[in-house]
Amino acid sequence: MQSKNTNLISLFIFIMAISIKAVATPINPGRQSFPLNSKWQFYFAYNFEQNIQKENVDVPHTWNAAEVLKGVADYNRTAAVYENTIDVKPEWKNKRLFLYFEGVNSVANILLNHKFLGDHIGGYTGFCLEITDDVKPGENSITVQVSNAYRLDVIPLHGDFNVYGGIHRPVSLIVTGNDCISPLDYGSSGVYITQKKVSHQSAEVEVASKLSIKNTVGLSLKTTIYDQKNKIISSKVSGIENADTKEIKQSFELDKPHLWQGRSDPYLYTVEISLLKDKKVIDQVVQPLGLRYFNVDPDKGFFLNGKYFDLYGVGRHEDVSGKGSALQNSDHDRDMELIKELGATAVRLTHYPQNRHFYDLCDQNGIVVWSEIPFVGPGGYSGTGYVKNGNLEDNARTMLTELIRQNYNHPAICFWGIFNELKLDYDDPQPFIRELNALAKKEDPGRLTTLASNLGTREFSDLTDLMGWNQYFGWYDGYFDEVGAWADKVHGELPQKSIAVSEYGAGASPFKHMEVLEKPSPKGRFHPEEWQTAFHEQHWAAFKKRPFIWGKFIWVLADFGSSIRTEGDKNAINDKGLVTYDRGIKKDAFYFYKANWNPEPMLYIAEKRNIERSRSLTHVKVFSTANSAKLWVNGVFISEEKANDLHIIQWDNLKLSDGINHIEVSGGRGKLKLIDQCDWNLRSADKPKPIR
Ligand code: GCB
Repeated sequence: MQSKNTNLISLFIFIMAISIKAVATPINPGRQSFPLNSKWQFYFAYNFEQNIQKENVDVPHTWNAAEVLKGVADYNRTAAVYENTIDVKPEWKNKRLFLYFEGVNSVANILLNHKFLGDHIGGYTGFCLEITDDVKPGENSITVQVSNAYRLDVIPLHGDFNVYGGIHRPVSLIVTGNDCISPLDYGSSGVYITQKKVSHQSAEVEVASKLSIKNTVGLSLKTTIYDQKNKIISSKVSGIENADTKEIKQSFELDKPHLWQGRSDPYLYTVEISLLKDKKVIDQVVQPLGLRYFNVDPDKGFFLNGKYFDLYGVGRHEDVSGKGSALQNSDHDRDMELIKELGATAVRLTHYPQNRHFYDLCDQNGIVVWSEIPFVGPGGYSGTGYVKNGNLEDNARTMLTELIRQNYNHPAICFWGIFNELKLDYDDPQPFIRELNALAKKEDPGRLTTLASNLGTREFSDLTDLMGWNQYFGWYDGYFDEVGAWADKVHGELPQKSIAVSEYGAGASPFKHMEVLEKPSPKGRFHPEEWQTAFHEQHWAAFKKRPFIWGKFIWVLADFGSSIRTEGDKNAINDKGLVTYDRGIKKDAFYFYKANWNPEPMLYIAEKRNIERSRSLTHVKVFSTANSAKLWVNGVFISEEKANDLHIIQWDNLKLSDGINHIEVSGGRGKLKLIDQCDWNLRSADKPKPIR
């Protein structure tokens, strides 16, 4: 019979066993990865009581998710503690153990069994710590002290977005043999696949693998490239003779490669790098390979694999209402579905390195990526300009290195962004930008560098390969129709520079409407949906005519949390999204782009949410991929009209009747009949209702 104590001990062992989520994800033979995402104990660091109530949380987690929805400007930027345990199994005696954190925002101290193990500064890049020599058999405690407090030496220093505190990305325990492909190189995979020379005829690829080895007897490194059907395309084995070998480079030549061609054909090979001992696999890393070449021409724009490739899409923040930045893969998948539904070809991952899973999605779906470090200036706000600070510069250098090394093998990435909206009125940031640019080129000569400026034509124009401007004509400044002239002026003044519009957008609430277009105040509460739509129609019309603009990035895919904002429907939200913060509503502008960018059949009546009408004379506007459509108002056929080159079909000077007006539009695309309808209520003819 078991004693009560034995029972308790068994229960304890059982709890400990499940606390490390005994199910390993076998990445490959020789290496195991255990997710460490559940059963964390969480408390704020200011809590010094002995018997504090700790909260059970799963990661990804942030302590700001609920609070920021209340619209507080000074959300909790403080320190907190996360605790967990790992059970070190007897069979791991001769293994090596690593903790991998995909992102802890912003500064983390990691303690093992209450002893300092290491730290990491910066919330948007992963990091890996070896714990082999510090663990004991059985239960070990892990403590992660996290702070998202504002620090003058940690980027971002500014930004129109929230810096959510917490272990906001997944954590895992990696177990390898004594000799392994190094997980310790700036949190990267340890493998760097360089596309040396790619054409439709052939591809020269170099695979550099970093090793962490102790005993070389019988060791070799085998790298195999598979096609999508799992057929071996090429394979090489290199012997490892010297224990000091830190890196092995292997070169491959592929004949007539199948190229990665964006949305239409995001073809991926797989590269499998295996460390062998006496021909048996003892460690393995698998990476994607999308073969492509690209260039940007100042007059003609972006070229992918030798062909013009129009780059347009959205900026994306990793932030969802009620979750902050603590997102699940399903949240990332949903954003990717939205991007695909729009028909975008590119995304700017603003303003920081994003979740691993999202880069994978971009590779798999053929979305070209601009990825950047959170070196963000005050932009239109009154924050300080750049203040030279050695620690801050170290932080930016490290983050850039981590961004590049961790994401080196993603074919989707073509551009590294060095900064967003720095100013020139404090210390001059330019020498440091030059240095960062050189660092990016040294780390990765195969990609192009860029930046996003909100200053004039010439400022910052000689710092990076390419350049982008954040432009808000018709929102913060001027009117929409100025954007074309602005682009022509910049192109004329900087004929050698390839220029992009790194952001353009206007705020909008799907619950606020106007019947007659009139520019709203950006800082006001009234952000009507119709203004945003008009903003985008006119911007896209201007961009379409100007292929020299190598990238066009809408600000922004979805509304996002920004504690500094007191405008629109709610405080603390930037409402320039094409969809709402919870991804629940697609605004009209979303459908405008969908009609222009996604060739699938669609027909959508714009302004349908503008139900309560006060003007009897109105228009019906439809976004559609159909060439023409027919309109009925209250069952009476009006006419069939043709789509213009912006995929807009419009009927003007229509007379609504008092009360409910049923609007129905139908159009054809081949055999498919597309229909949309809505009801508008004319309350009192020709007496404008107060719209604010
Ligand atoms: C910008 C910034 C971005 C802001 C945006 C805005 O230029 O780069 O972070 O959110 O403007 O909405 O004002």
